[in-house]
Amino acid sequence: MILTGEKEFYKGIGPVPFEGKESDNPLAYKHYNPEQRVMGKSMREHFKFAVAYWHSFCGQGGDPFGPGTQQFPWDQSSDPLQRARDKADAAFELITKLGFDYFCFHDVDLVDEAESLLETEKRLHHMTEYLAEKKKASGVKVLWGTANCFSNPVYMNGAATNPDFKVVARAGAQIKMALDLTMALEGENYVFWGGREGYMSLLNTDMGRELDHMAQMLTMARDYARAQGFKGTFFIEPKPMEPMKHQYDFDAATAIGFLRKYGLEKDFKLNIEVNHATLAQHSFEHELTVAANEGMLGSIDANRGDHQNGWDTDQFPVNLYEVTEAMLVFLQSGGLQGGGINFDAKIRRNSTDLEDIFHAHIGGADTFARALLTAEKIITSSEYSRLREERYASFDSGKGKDFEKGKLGLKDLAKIALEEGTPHRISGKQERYENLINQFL
Ligand code: XUL
Ligand code: CO
Repeated sequence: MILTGEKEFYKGIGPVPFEGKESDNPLAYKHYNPEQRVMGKSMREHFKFAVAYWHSFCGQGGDPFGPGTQQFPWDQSSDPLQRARDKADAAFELITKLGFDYFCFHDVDLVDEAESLLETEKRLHHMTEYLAEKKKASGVKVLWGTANCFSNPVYMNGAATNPDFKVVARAGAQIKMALDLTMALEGENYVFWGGREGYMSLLNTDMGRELDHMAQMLTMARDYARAQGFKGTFFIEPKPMEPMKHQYDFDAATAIGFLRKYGLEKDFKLNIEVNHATLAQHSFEHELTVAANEGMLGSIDANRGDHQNGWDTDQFPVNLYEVTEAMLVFLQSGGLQGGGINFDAKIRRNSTDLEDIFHAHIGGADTFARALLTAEKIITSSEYSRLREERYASFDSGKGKDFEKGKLGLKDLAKIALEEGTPHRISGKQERYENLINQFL
């Protein structure tokens, strides 16, 4: 059901239908068919697609060389609350026209931050009521909420990891506020992305102490939310750098080690973002695999980087090969634990028509859908699974099995090696595996 406010912002665009791959309609899905079942679940259930409030309704396309280029019709009123309500109307219109079920937000995406925290909280209370009504009327849900503890200049030296306790307390107040807001809107999860939690120079930084402080904040946030009855999952969103030179949640492996060290691994999982993976010199599927191996693949921030640029370009996903490799991990690990696919992506600065945001999300959803279908075929009707199993078959019986079970010592290995002589070369067959993706696309 489409939900518009008093004004319709995306005029001339109706609900986006699924028309199949022969369709020439740029405002139709070619591959994302929400009710189509893939390995026991509908696409809608697999993906739980979400629109990111910040990129689609707040970010106006400014970059270090020039101001924003977007002229959002919901951003016109001089009254911050009216502007926020108009923005919410635009958000629900876009989400319902796309046929998505979810959105994600930072506290101050919903309404402009005021001079004081108290005034910001008042504004957020107002918006909570407004959004709760729109949620009820449309059935749209909150995939996750978060606190923006990185834009306000007060956080220039960090939020939870700030060397000044007063700033740490301020971050705590803001996180409490964002948790309250997320719970009031029945958010299914809560995200921590540590944008300023890291350092610019180690010369002035006590890294060990800052990490302890960060863990302390996460522990307090977990305890507070659980005491209020929050049942959802907390996600850490790793990113190696940008804005800081080095961020503490560098990548999935680092974040998992951190969560384990501080005893947070039962309440926290990971939100893996494509462009953060590539910034950390990993592939998207690498980060998904690391998280999935630990049972911590919670959610995905979908986007893509630019192969020639080093930074976080947050473009919408279009790379079928990359996303198919990711969907192989996704399907084989049983999908996401509580989260969904949030398009943490923005249209380009010179994409200034209101319909561009539709093309962007349609392209992203179709990319994931086509990749999911391809991965399904590779898993269910190709030699892929058998080839991988056979590659490790020497551990399924005999001494290999004993090794896996911990029944052998190093002396046993030495004896076996002497008896067996030089092992034969066994090809890794990488090219044969790679061709499967093209074969089934
Ligand atoms: C920044 C980023 C954030 C988080 C939420 O790179 O990905 O938008 O997703 O704070
Ligand atoms: Co993100």
